[in-house]
Amino acid sequence: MMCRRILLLWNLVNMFENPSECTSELQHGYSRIQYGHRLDSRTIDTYGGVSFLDCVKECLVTTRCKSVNYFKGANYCETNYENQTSATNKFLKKTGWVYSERGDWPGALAGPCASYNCSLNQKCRHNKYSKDTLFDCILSDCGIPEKYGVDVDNMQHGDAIALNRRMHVSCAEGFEQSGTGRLICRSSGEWDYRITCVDKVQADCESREAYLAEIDSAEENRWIRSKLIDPHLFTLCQINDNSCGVWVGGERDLGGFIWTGSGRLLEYTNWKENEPNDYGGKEGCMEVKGDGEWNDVRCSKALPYICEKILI
Ligand code: MAN
Ligand code: CA
Repeated sequence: MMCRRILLLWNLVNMFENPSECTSELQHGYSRIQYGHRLDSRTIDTYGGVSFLDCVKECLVTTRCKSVNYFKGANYCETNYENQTSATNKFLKKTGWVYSERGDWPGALAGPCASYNCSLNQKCRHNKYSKDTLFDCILSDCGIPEKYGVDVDNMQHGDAIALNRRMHVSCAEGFEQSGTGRLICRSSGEWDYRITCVDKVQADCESREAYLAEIDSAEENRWIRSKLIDPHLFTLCQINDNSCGVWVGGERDLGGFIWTGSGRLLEYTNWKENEPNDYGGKEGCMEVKGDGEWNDVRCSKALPYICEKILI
């Protein structure tokens, strides 16, 4: 009893001393919780039997985490690698759920982990076994799968990218799928892909014992333009504006471009001004425009294509 009275008194003194501190930082996060909402299928990991505050803390110690969903009825927590702004179309009304963003909470809630700079696929954890460091960065997840032709937009309920979890994917438009379409996140932090996505355009060239055209000189580029693009582009595309081009065999690889058929680095290039710009971070393939200049573009675009064959 004595103790409580002293505490109350201290609080009162504190309030009078500095009125602006009456609304603590914690209140801020609580006041911005969105009730009856969740961010769908962008899950890093899930946790049962935890409090809402523990859920927020888990997000704060996980580098990739941007927001959480919490289901009070089951004390169930989901950490997300996107938020309402970065995945607007995944933000849905869901009774019983609450949604909260990482940025609404003070980093100090993460305790000593607040001062740890773990890398993107890591989280900060209390280290039980070492006397030197009480806290450590440990692997958290396998990241967002980035394999050529794999579309990660159709995650299902129960899917997550954390270690030992799995997710469902499909092949992007223009790719033919084989395999179950499941990815398993190994404890090593690497995805185990149970899916193969074959580029239909490449496959068609291969079925003709050919490969997507590789352009090695200005002369070859001119020839392709005058013999193959100029006479046919309008008929093939139905339009003759900047949106139309023709596939050739250039493909992004470790930041640069290679010719896929032979695996060679490009020597001659004829990029348009300011290209390749990897627009939206999603342009892994190469087209030749009607004027003969090159642009990097999304591989899922439906375009006519040029196969090349060595005739002996
Ligand atoms: C479109 C796409 C891009 C290209 C820009 C250039 O967005 O074709 O690949 O870089 O236009 O403005
Ligand atoms: Ca481009």
